[in-house]
Amino acid sequence: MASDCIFCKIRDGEIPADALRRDERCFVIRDINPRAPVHLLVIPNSHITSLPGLTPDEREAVGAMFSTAGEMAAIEGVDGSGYRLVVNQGRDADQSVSHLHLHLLGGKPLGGMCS
Ligand code: DGP
Repeated sequence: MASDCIFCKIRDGEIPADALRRDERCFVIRDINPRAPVHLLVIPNSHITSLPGLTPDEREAVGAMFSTAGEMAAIEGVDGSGYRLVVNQGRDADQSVSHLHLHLLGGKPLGGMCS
């Protein structure tokens, strides 16, 4: 838990957000500032800040995030049309929340790679 982390606060119910799904590894919310008709955030329960140096448990959480993202894409009805999974890491990627998360974007043509 990082005391100033928005996603830790959402996880703990200190900031309201409707979790579309929650399990022992991760939870899913809609992005507050959606860039596509479907824009979900898949967030690990543990406060992972970067990919290097993951513990074995955190590696399992990262795997679970991708698995959950695939399942949520199907639930949101974009598995057939396609979707994009994005991790923003650091300043050059405009990361705003330092708690690892996957953006799941879909529901419209998303353009070329990462645009
Ligand atoms: P990133 O730039 O990759 O760190 O994206 C963080 C995303 O988190 C950003 O698209 C907006 C979203 N976000 C920030 N605060 C909240 C919040 O309180 N609720 C929800 N649902 N999303 C949030």
